[in-house]
Amino acid sequence: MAAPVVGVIMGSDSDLAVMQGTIDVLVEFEVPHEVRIVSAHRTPDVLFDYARTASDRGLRVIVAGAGGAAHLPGMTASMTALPVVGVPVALEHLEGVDSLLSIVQMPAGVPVATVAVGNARNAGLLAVRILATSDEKLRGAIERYQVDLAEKVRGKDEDVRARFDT
Ligand code: RP5
Repeated sequence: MAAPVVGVIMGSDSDLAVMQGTIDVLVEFEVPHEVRIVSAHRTPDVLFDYARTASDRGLRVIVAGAGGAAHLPGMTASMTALPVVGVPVALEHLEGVDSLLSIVQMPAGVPVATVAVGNARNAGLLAVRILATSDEKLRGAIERYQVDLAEKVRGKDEDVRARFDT
């Protein structure tokens, strides 16, 4: 197994069903990654060690998912120079707006790239794109993915036009 270059972290195992979207993309693109439960509030010392050592351990991007008072992505970004992608996870109340605002409203100087509520797949794709800036093979894979995506939409367009006879 190659050393992980993407760290996928989440505040709780209850985030895993959502964060599986990121993991699936990394598997599809054959990107070595690690998956950890790291809580900004419940295990802050683990978060400190994780963020502080991430770059030296070979990680190049961190994807962090959290719900509610979702401080994990921002606190991670404050302790590493690596790019951090935040995934707002929706909890039982407030439909993820709490998580989204917690993650997106970072103070100047500490950026976190934030995807839509629950869109962990996009976080994975963004991580792959970041890696692809210095990896031609991955860039080719992303370009093929985009072609496939466009073909799927063209197919749907054809179906709908046939159905409505336009
Ligand atoms: C957050 O609290 C986690 O990221 C999770 O989304 C939420 C609820 O955690 P559990 O109570 O399910 O462990 O820190």
